[in-house]
This record gives sequence, C-alpha cells and structure tokens, in this order.
Amino acid sequence: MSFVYLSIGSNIGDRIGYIKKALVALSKLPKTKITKISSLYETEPYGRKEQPWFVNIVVEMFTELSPVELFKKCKSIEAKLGRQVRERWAEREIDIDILLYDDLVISSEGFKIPHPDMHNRRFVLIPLSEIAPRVIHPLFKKSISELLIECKDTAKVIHIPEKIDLKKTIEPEVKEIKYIAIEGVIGAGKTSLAKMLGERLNAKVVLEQYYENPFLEKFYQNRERYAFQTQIFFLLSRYRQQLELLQRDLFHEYLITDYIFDKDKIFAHINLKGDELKLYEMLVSLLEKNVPTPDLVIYLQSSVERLMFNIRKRGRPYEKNISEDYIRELFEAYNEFFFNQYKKSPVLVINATEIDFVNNKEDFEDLINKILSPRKSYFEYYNPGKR
Ligand code: PH2
Ligand code: MG
Ligand code: MG
Repeated sequence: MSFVYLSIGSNIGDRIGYIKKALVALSKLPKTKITKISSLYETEPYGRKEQPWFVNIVVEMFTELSPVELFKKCKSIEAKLGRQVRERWAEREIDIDILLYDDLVISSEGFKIPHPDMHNRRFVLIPLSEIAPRVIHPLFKKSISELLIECKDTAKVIHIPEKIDLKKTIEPEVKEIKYIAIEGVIGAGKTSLAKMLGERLNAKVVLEQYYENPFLEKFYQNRERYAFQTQIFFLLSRYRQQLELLQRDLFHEYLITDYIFDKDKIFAHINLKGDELKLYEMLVSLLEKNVPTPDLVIYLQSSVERLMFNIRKRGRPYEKNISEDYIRELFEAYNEFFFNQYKKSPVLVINATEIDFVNNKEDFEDLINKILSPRKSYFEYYNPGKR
C-alpha cells in the first residue's frame, strides 16, 4: 500500500462539477481509497496567464496500484470526463496529476514523480499543506509547509468557503456505520461492551481515560468543592482524545468508543451552576464544533440498583465513595438527555438491566444483529415494554 497525493484542476465549464466527477471516479478505482480531500480553491492561472481561473484541490489516497497504473487510470478518467485534446498549457475541463507517490523518485521521459513543478506552484502547495503539511518532498528533503514558505509564485489562490462538502460526493448513498459510541451511566458496562464489540467487528477501540483525572477521587468525597476542576479536566482531556479520533484508521472499518463527547454536558449540568456553568458552556460551544459525530450511539440503560451492584462488584478504588443518590441523579439526567435532547446521531437504547451480554452468548448475538441491521431500526427500542 502506498500513499499518493494528486492535484486536480479545472478551468472550463462546470469546474466544481468536473472536480466532483473526478473524485467519484477516483474513489471507484480498484485497490484504492481516498483518505483526505483538501478544500476547494479558486486559483489564478499559473504559467500561461490568458485563460480562465481554475478551481483546484489536492487529494490523498491509499493505493495498491503502481505509479504507472495509477497514471494511466488518471488519464483515462480525464478522457472519460470529456477532456478535449488541446496544446500544452491550454485550458482544460479536468486535469489530474500525480504529485507524490510515497517517497518514490521516478524520472523517465514524460513521466516524473514527484511532479517536477509542484514546489513552484501555490495552487498545489496551499491545498497540499492543508492536508499534508509535514509530508517530506523526497528530492528537496523539505516539508510541504517549508516549500510553501519558500515558494516564489505570486499567482492568487483563494480558499472557497466550505459550503460544498466534497466528502459527501464520494460517500455511498446509504452510509454504512463506521463510528459507534457506547454510553450509559457509570457501571452500565460501556467499556466491556466496547471491547467485546470491538473484537467481534475488528474495530479500532478507543476507551475513555478515566483514571487519569487527578480530581476525581476528591470529587466523589466533596462534589461541590471539586466539581469545576473535575469537569474542566474531563472536558479538555475528552476533547483532546476526540481530535485524535479524527485520524481515521484505514485498517479498521469500525471505530468504537465507550463514551460520547456530549456526556460531559450531562455531568456539567448536574455538578455546576451559575457562573461556573456559563463559563463551562462557553468553552464547550467553542470545542464541540471540531468533534466527530458518531454514526450510532448505543445507550446502555440500567436500573439504579443494577448500576450500584456493578460499581461495587468491580471495586475501582476511586469509585468507592460514589453515592446511590448521585447514580440516581445521573440515571435521570441520562434518560432526559437521550430521550429528549440528543439529536445528533441515532440512538439505540438497550435495556441492560435484564440482559447479560458479557456472560450470555445469545444476548450478545442479539445485540450485534441489532447494531448491524438497517438504520431505521436504531430508533426502535431493543427491548420494548421494559423501559
Ligand atoms: N494547471 C496547469 C497550469 N496552470 N494554474 C492553476 N491555477 N491551476 C492549475 O491547475 C494549473 C495552472 C497545468 O496543468
Ligand atoms: Mg497539470
Ligand atoms: Mg496533467
């Protein structure tokens, strides 16, 4: 498998339309996956000036095609999209150029990798530095960011505001589930389910780093005194971890977490008030824009009695001071949150009071089937009548 970067441009007709079609065609290439797409840029013609402005993007792909195979595929996509034959440097319906192919250097007549002029072109370096700033150019041994700083090109490159989501153009009609988050009150079995599901689906599993909060033990002893510190620590560490989730892992089809970012709000609303809550909310509204949204949330709903039983059974030292009242408060806040407030993702509610997916194979299989069945059923209750 190799990483490649392509530059795509168009300066006649429906320029963005051509770029979208090129992306769709590239996304269908065998043994190839598009992994990143830059924003769209409107760019002044580089080289021959008297021609219309271009729209350009850069994409990152993972491929098993050889450089020559990929080059031929690019040419045939250009032809299929209706690129007319004109003289060199003329306007074009669509142009797809290979910029980099791993750190390969190929220098045969008419076929060169890296693209021999890429370092001189701002319409290449600006979008490329958006998605691959630290990638090293194998000839100059400099990063893309460095090449951009040194680039002498003065042609204008204008970022097109992100109203058009290019990723959507390459997603299949029915979006498969990729990111599953598991939620529930402390003691519901989130982490166990995340691990089991992860193993079953060969998923990348990211668990909340709970024990690291240095305020947590004190908080359970004196909630009022330590609420703000505890909450801000959780918020920022969850935020950092969420940003890491965005680095999607190409070897796993599924990503599973044992929490959602929004859980932080549930806890904050219970534990903070007044100015502290306001300050907290200002911070959240800034941060949450950057956080990925799960394709499915599994809400493990358990009775307070069962939750207390589980918490005592697992005996985590920092949880020994959790009161039943606090768990009851959380139980109610979670229900309110998932039944009346959370609208970002479908929520599959599992009644975990009665089922035992850890020890009971049938319960676990039932659950898997439910998760993998078509989307609309996520809104149904897994275990109606027992809510
Ligand atoms: N492509 C060229 C020549 N000049 N200028 C801009 N702005 N964008 C291009 O894609 C472009 C160019 C040759 O392929
Ligand atoms: Mg070109
Ligand atoms: Mg070309």
